[in-house]
Amino acid sequence: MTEYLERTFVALKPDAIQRGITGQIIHRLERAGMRLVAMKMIKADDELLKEHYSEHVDKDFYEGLKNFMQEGPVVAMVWEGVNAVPNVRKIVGETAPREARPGTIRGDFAHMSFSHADEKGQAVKNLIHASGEKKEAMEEIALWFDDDEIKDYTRTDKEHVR
Ligand code: FUP
Repeated sequence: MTEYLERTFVALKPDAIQRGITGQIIHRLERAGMRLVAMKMIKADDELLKEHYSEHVDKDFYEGLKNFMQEGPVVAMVWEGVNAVPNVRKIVGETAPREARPGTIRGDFAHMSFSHADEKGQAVKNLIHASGEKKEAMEEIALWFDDDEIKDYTRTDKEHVR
């Protein structure tokens, strides 16, 4: 892979699956020309979440975040594209849906603020996780997927999108 062509980890959170909008979310990444190279539905256990959110385990909101992430299955994916990490974050929008711009996944499908989530004693239901940095993306892909779960194929619009 050339340096600019990279992979990122994405997880559709339980609210996205329970609301039945997984297809609409995946469509937004597909139509931007990103290549889906791995996907599975998984119920995240305590250990996996502790590793995934290792920077947040000691924070006050962690218990709520863990409960939310275990409300149901998540859809874990790996997407590939030119500068995939920042490009996917751009399509996803700001962490708090309240701040996310229209046109982004969080801005179009949710509106909750951190303060409202705090008042309810819940994590903010923001539909989707996407890696923040390239190093984080590589660690998260290795945590959620085995090498043989990542597949190769050609997108026929390749010449136009990368
Ligand atoms: P992101 O980089 O967008 O995944 O967001 P963070 O790493 O800052 O936070 C991880 C998850 O914790 C987010 F999905 C939102 C949630 N969170 C809360 O629910 N409350 C908080 O006060 C902070 C984060």
